[in-house]
Amino acid sequence: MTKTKQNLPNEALDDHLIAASLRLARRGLGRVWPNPAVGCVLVRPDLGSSPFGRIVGRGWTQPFGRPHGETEALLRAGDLAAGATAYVSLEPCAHFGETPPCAQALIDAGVVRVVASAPDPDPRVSGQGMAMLEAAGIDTTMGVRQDEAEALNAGFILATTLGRPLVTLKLATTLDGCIATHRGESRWITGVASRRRVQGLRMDHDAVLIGSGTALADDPMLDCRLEGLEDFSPLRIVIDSRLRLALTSRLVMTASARPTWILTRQDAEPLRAQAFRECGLQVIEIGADGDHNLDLLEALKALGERGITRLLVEGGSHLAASMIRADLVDRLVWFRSPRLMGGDGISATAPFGVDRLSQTADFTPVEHSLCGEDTMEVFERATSTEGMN
Ligand code: AOF
Ligand code: ZN
Repeated sequence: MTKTKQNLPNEALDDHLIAASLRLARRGLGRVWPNPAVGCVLVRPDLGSSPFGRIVGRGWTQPFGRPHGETEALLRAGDLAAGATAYVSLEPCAHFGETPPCAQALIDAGVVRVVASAPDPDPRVSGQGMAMLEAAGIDTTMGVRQDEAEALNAGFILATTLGRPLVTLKLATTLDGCIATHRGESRWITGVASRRRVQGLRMDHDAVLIGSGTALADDPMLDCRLEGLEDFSPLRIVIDSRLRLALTSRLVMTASARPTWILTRQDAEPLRAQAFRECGLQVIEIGADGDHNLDLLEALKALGERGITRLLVEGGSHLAASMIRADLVDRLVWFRSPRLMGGDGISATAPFGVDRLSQTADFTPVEHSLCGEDTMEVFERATSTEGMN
């Protein structure tokens, strides 16, 4: 297709500019929940000397989800938005929130073409954003780099459709899958580069979840300590059915400054629950399963209801095993240091009752890279969940 400097569809340019909107969207990950992270690029094909014209506004969803990406880009473009093409990583919204719908804002600004990457599954939008634009005579294109946009907002999509967040399980082990010596020594199995990567992972998740055993053993802060990014630390959540967490732990002592939640059983000791509340923690009561453990799916749904879209599970071996056993792990990020501990070490996951090969939890490798001397491998749940149910 040849390009003229008008608002005509051009597949290569659409692809290039949607890629730019996706890069902007990524900036919001971990900071915009319960909203999706959306990027928007406004382009005037009739201005400037580049093949696509001039970018007159860029924007992305702001912390806590508002303003939306389109509002930000329109603000920057001002009057130059009239006659522009808007490239958005998600269908513009169609509902009234704190501000009027983004679809209406694009119409009012005089945008003449909208290219969107993926539809918005929120029932208040779900096709109505595109319909609103079309009814106003705006030329629309949907589906450019849709897989990428859906992967980027997998957390929002899962939270909207299944009511639970995307679950990423992070493990840091020896080459043979151990997280500690049999005496419990675990600092540090992986190197500095991997540990910095983990801080980056925390940054683009809404919340970090650990089990009470890990909280008691490590007394962690679960924050992001990368220089200049401290404010991007996620919400901290401990799953603690018997409320064993120490009131003197660092998580509890810092709870009034950094949001911290505890997931516990409905029959948890009320006075102890009250003590945690007084320290600033939110105590969320969850039903138990047949084995008197917290029902993990119910726990995840409770987080989904409260707006969490991306959850990073960081330990320990019992929580990891229970999550895998319940088939609730969507992504695995596995850091492996080049050392062996042998059968004396503690395995990354507690037993999950596998007798036959057909019962293993299977994942598909999607990425691997070196991280200092360690390797980082990323896996996604294999589509077939046969075996673990
Ligand atoms: C957009 N651009 O940048 C985002 C959108 O609570 P509200 O009013 O902010 O609306 C939240 C919904 O808006 C959310 O569920 C999703 O459908 C959409 N998010 N839409 O056009 C954005 N973040
Ligand atoms: Zn909007």
